[in-house]
Amino acid sequence: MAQFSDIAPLLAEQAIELPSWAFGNSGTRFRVFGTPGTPRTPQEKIADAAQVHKFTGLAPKVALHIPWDKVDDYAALGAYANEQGVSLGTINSNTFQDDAYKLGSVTHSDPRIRQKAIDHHFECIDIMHKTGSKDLKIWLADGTNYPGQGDMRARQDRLSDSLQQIYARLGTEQRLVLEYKFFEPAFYHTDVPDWGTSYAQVAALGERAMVCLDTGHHAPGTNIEFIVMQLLRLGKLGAFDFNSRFYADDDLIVGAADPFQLFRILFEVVRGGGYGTDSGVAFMLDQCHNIEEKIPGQIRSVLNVQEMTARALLVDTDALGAAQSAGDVLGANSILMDAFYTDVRAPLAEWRESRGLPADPMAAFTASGYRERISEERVGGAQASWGA
Ligand code: PSV
Ligand code: MN
Ligand code: MN
Repeated sequence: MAQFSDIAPLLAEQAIELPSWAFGNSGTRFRVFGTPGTPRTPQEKIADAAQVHKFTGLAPKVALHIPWDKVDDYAALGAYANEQGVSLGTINSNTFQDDAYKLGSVTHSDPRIRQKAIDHHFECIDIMHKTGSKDLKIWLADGTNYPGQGDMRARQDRLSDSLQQIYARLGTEQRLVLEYKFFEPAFYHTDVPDWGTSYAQVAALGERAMVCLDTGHHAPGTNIEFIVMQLLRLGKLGAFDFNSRFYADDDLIVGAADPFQLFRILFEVVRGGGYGTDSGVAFMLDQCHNIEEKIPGQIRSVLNVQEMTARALLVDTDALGAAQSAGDVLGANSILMDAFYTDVRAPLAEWRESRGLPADPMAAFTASGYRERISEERVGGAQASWGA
């Protein structure tokens, strides 16, 4: 197995983007629980996200969701983020909370509604120019609930046309990243249900159109690392939305439900050249913290990704390749498992200290008094929630 000292420089290349919405209140259809100190504005969400970066050194960017994070002056918002020690990242569009989109957005059969959805993406691209964002992330709730309700083929054609118009608006440095999800809120068919559909759509657009893989958006039992391998092989893995799930799109802390799956995914990322500053694969979290505290929840999440990345980097790939070629089934498997079972927490704590970061980011955040300060300061006004 590789030594920790061999992989230490590579760990410095890790950057995990945080979603602004992880800091707002969220919940299920049954209840949204509020917490003291929850941000009331996009600025307060950014300030909270900056705490995660301050204590871990892992999260230099914050993704925005439009219109949840709508402000008058995006340049000023970007400057505010920089003052906090982070910068603005991906812009996520939202075509799922407007009555007009009940039967679809960019796939809608009514040209006026389809245009409204396309125009929303144009607005997002304008914002990207002001924030310096590179990626436009599109997740669509489009789909139908009943067989016969819609013409699936025509909807796919309209999707393709809408995406072409949106793609044509991008600046030369900007990318379109299309996320897929197999169901919900549509329960019969979804217009972008799987990686194959997302791939077919983005491949038709061009080089700067990529697939986003959200780890919670697959049927139970899906071999997600196979999809990672295939998309990297095709040069079309643009981004991850990391989270974990027990049942459906649970949006729980990444690595909480199935750390081994996270390891397998990250091993394929490393294997396929998807890791590191120039890889073109954006690591992002897409999570909601319904009952746990949000800043610690995000700290735990980025540390989980870091721990599994370290373990994936530790795999002795030469020995693995030799065992695979020799047909040594159990030998190859045990080489992978050796790395998975390696506890990297102590060396990572030392590595953090060597870089001027706290050995224990969670304890350092608790000791900082930030939580108490925001609970006192942020009284009055509406708390930001997942949907506002
Ligand atoms: C809805 O499933 C969703 O969780 C998608 O994963 C998006 O990335 C996210 O909402 C934000 O739009
Ligand atoms: Mn997502
Ligand atoms: Mn989701």
